[in-house]
Amino acid sequence: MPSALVEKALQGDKLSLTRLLTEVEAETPKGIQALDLIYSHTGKAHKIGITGAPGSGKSTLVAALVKELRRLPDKPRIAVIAVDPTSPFSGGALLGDRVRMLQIQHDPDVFIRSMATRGALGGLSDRTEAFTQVFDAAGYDYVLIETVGAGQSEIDVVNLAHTVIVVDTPDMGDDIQAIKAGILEIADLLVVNKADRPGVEGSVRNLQNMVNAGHGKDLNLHHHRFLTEKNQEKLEHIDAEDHWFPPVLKTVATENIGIAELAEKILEHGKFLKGHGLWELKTELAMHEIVARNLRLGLYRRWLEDADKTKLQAIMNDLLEKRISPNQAVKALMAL
Ligand SMILES: Nc1nc2c(ncn2[C@@H]2O[C@H](COP(=O)(O)OP(=O)(O)OP(=O)(O)O)[C@@H](O)[C@H]2O)c(=O)[nH]1
Ligand SMILES: [Mg+2]
Repeated sequence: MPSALVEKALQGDKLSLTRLLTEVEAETPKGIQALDLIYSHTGKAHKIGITGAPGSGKSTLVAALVKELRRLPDKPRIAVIAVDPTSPFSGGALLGDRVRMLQIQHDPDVFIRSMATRGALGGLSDRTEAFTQVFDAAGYDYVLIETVGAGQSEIDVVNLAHTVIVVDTPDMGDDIQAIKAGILEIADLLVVNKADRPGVEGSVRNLQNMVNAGHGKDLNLHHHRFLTEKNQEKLEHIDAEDHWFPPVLKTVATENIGIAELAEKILEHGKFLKGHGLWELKTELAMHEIVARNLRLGLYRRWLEDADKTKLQAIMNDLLEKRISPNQAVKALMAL
């Protein structure tokens, strides 16, 4: 039986949506059931990840971008997930930043939700994915996901998003070229924000050189095991035409400079993905990722519940006393 809360949330009732997200975030039975109910309503939203160093202007850029996207002829509805406890979306902002955030917060067709990075049962990426599905099902056309570019969260957002925007600034210095090369692999669009600061042309040139040198994005080709036949074939026939070269853009998020161009490139990238069968492929890769992760977790939990604890302990003792190797221990454990 469909839950009243889910129904109201899907009809656009913001209060119900807020309550539903809280249930989903806490992974309550109601929240988990809700995800089952909404899944068939998902699949339309354009998911956009925004990542970059702390303070690079991600939240400011997101606020400006939301306003820009809202001006499109079809007046899209937009959700923002800020995976970041220090985000101006959730507090700690300067007065000017606060005002900017508040402007979009008062738009009835914009929904902003922050997510604490600690203290939940499931992984961060699981909850971000779950939130994205809720917004997608509730009819939000764009879901913007802001994550700090520090380690795992930015990698997770890549598996989730159709379009990944990496935000750089002129004052980052060139001593972190290697890090940048790594981050370039996940970028569909590169933005040098704070273009009002000195050194912007150098930063743009650097990024452009790195893109030209082939540090560009590649699909995760090692994830193809679960794919349907159709997409297996697509993966095997990805050619030069299917390759998107990440453009390097300049923005001043605080002054709305370069934001229209950024919005345009986002739409262009979405069209590119759809036109080359890559939208579908990405969705399938993301689903594979989710299923594999949860399957791994579920199988492990079930195995642990069923395992003979005395034998398990004995095998671990053998391992620690060097009678067997880790590989041999795993084999023995799997045979329990
Ligand atoms: N000069 C200048 N300042 C900017 C620009 N964009 C953002 N800022 C300022 O940079 C500071 C950080 O901006 P945020 O949007 O909070 O950056 P963030 O990347 O979201 O920061 P975290 O979420 O803490 O990682 C704020 O004081 C902004 O006003 C810009 O284009 N030019
Ligand atoms: Mg922020």
